[in-house]
Amino acid sequence: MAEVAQILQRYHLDSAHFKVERIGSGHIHATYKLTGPRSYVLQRVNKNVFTQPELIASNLRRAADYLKWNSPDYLFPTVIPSAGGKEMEYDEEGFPWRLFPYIDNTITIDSVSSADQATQAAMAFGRLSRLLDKADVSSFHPTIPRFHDLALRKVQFEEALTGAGDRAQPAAQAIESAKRFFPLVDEYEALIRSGSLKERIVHNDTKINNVLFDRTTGKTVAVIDLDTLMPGYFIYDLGDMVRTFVCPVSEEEQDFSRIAFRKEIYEALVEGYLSEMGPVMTEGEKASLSFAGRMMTYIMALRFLADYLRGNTYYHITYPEQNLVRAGNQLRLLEILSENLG
Ligand code: GN1
Ligand code: MG
Repeated sequence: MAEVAQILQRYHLDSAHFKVERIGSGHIHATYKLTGPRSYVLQRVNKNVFTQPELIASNLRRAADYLKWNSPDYLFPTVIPSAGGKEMEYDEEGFPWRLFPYIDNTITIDSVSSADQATQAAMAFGRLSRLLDKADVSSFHPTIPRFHDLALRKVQFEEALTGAGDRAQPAAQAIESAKRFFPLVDEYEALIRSGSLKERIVHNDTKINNVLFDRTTGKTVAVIDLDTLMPGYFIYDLGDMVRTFVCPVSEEEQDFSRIAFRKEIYEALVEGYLSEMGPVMTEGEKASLSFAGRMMTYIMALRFLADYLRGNTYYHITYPEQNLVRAGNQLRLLEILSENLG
């Protein structure tokens, strides 16, 4: 917490005036809520994952400028500059920090419990991409290169497997299962090569807990966690919603018999997403709707499994087998999605 106090000085804020608590269930950054006369969210960005954190700031500035001009009523959370006018402040270890206003009377939820929530959240993510539909994609930069490139993630999985040594043995079943889905990579590459997907600005992490809901009305207020707002394809956003909304349990669930496909949630989220994005989507994009969920569930299975095989260097874990469990969970979900959407 001493580092929180140090960083706050650069914003001319005194940590003694705030209750500081760590919040969020993210695997990558450290996020704190500062409760005081005015409340804030302070975040330490993981510089090992985001090796060029300035790109996060520049993408957000681009988007904010564009939206302010073209959609002035849209609430797009932006950082508070430090006293020195900077969008990020670096600590002694070289980690960048960012400060956001805390948006009052909002809540986040960790799982989708109704079709209406699915529709509303999908509309919120869809709206952001739609409002940026005509923005100049070339003025945004990848904050993590080839982040959701399934072909790259397959190669990284294979490299991790080659170097896994003893760690491959407990993962044998997951490895076999992951390999059975390799044809999805060919399908992905063919889809990208066909040019039928438009390159757009997408969020890339469309979990339900990245939507702020109004505590009183239950309506969506804003989407948050914009560190991967960058060029990509709509399947990344729609697919991550399918992955995280339709299943009644999360990627952390160890009892795989609880993994299931909730058809009404799937239909509600697709309907919500299309109600925003439909008018700007190409026919080719619309033809790829059912691929999205399988593709993103598979990419997450490969990423979790590769991290397990590498010795857990990327995702934060609280027990040794956690990434293997997450991978097994996502592979089971992928089987179920393939039965329902394949
Ligand atoms: C990471 O840290 P968090 O939870 O926002 C990851 C996402 C994964 C997610 C899986 C930059 O997001 O891609 O979907 O974990 N973000 C990064 O829970 O790798
Ligand atoms: Mg995230």
